[in-house]
Amino acid sequence: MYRHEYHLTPPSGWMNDPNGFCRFGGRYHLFYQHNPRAPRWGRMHWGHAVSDDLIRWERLPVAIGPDSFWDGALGCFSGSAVERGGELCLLYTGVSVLGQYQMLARSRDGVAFAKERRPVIGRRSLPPGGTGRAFRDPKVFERGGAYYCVVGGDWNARRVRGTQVSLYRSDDLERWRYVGPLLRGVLPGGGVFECPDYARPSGKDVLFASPMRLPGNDDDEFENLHSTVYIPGALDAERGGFEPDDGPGRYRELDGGADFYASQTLTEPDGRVVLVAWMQMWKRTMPTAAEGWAGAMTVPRELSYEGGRLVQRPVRELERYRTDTVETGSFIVDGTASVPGLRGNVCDIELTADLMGASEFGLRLFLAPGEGAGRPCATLRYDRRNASLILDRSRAAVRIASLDGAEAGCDVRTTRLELPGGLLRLRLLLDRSSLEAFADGGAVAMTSLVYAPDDHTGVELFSDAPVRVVELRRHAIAGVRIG
Ligand code: DQQ
Repeated sequence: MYRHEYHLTPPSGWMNDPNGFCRFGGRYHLFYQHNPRAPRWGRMHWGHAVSDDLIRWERLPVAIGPDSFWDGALGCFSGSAVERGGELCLLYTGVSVLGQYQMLARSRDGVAFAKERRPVIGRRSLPPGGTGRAFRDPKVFERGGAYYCVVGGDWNARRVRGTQVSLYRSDDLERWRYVGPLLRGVLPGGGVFECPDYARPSGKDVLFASPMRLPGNDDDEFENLHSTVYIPGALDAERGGFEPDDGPGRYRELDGGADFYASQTLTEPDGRVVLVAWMQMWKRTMPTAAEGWAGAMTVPRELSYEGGRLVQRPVRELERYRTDTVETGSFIVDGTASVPGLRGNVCDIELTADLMGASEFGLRLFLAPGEGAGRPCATLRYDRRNASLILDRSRAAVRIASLDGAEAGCDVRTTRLELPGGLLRLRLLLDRSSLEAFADGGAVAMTSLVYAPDDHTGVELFSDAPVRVVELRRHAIAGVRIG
């Protein structure tokens, strides 16, 4: 009932982090952390899917799994992929009883993989301060004819028990040389920068990481147990350093919703940078486990860097699956408004509103049939006084709880959004049990899961004073049928 139509999910069992996001043999490949045996985390395999257009995925057999000493404890953790000499090469973390290592696997056909017998980054190549107990998630990229990879891990100095992102360099993917640290910090409880990444959207150096237990701040950032952040700056690949534009210790949240983690990018030959993330959060109840599966990917997003901000837009390929478009002319919302044809739970909604004198405007989503404002499973609301966009799923039919008191709450998420001209631009992707919201052309993104029954397809607009909706289009999304 909750299975998404156009977001990648595992056939059965468990999915977390995206891995090995790449192009090979003319197709996109997306691997993911996978437990094929049960809809909960377990010894990790790499699930595998391929696509011609980043939207419609075909499932392939599990690519790699625990079958050697080096991955015999907890399996094959996260990593990345690159093509070399006609082979699809996977760089991943093996977790043995002795610790964590970077491993290599290769495939000629992109389906069957053979593992190298020994780690390619092992004990002798640990970064300064690294113990190898936490040393994981290699993300490979090419620059100036060489391969580089960033790896997250622990960092122990004289008075510090922290975490770091290290840069390595190789000419052949087999012999790697430590270059230097790109990022160092201290996280509560010995947390680690997981799933680091580096990309150049619009030619700007950007470092990504998923810091565990990053404390929240007064800007309503980092409210989830673990966060995904980006750091614009300048990379020195020769000497191994990263100069952050915002100064040290400053992180920007990539997505302000409740369910987003461990993002990974792919850079296309024309320079397009595409990002995908796990649409979930650790330590939460997962209602889909009762259906035998758990975990999904976001819709892949194109990244650009505009006016000093990272901008995310759903990949344009999604537009090919739009159908049954309902479009309105300009109209006024004063109080509550239902718009004929504006409904759906598998759809793409584009809306531009001039807030005029209003201080509050929003949408009620996943409404029960005939219940109107009585029971929206989710609301997305702009609070002008506090310059905030608020995504609230507290009235969803099935509530999600945070386990072990890991978070204060996981229903309401708030993101700062300044609208100097009072013009609110929104794009919403609804897919049965998920909502991805993009505001201000993609400068703000919020992703949360919302568990509503299939017939909760109603949508309403609301405001506390007259608001002019300038443009409104609702497209159904159909024909994806993830195989
Ligand atoms: N998940 C993987 C690790 C990674 C973590 C294990 C992040 O490689 O650090 O499933 O979600």
